[in-house]
Amino acid sequence: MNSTHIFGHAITRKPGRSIVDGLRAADIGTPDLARMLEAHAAYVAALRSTGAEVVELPALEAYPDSVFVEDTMLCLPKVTISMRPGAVSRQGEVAEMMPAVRAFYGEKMREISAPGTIEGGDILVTGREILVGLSARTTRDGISQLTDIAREYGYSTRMVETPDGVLHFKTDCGLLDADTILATPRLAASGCFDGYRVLHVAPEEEAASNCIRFNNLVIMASGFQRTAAMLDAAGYQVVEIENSECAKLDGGMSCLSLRF
Ligand code: CIR
Repeated sequence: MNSTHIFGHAITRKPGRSIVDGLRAADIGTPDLARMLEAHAAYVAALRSTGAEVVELPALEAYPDSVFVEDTMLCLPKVTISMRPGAVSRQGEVAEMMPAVRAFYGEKMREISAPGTIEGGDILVTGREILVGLSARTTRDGISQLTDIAREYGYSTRMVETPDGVLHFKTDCGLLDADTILATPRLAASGCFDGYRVLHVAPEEEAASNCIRFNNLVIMASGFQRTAAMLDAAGYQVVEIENSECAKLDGGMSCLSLRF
């Protein structure tokens, strides 16, 4: 898996009016749809600027959190695995995503079934392995099913812990290249990235860690100047995207796309 950040395609979904009803751990304000749409358009433009084809799906009002498409599928080079979100209100998003993914993967589609649950936000695919965080949304059964399916396609999977009170494993980390991970010190301290090159986000910039590497770009939330400067100095081409509205729903850069 050396092409962990080389992508020809992405799938996104526009946020809808129902975004105001999206799940959140704490109420820090109502997301503003117009601002979110503007940021979403900038995000899609950044993906497209790398030469990738981006399919933008229409808003799904029945599913307030459906803009966070990452949680519905794991797209690997050889196969796509549909997730089974631990948030019951989100489970219907998976069937809505299937046709768009099938258009690329055809029959190379597998699925996680009940009672296991797993969300894409808990999965970090590195150049060596698939790391999956056990969390309030992702169960041992979900991880075990994923491990079995992934093994058939030659991938090894390792279960790790998503810290208590953190929504997803990738809330606290992002892949910068096959062997390099941007992480919060609290997550890296668990030892889950031992053997990797780890860059820490700056103090008080924990929310910067949920970045994505997409082709030549590192796409990160704006407002974290010290972390952005550190990445720039390390040689990464950083693009910053406004994330104030998604942050109200515990969302960040990785959740807004499926990348393959
Ligand atoms: C949720 O709680 O499911 C959404 N409000 C946020 C999902 C963020 N997804 C992600 O980080 N992969």
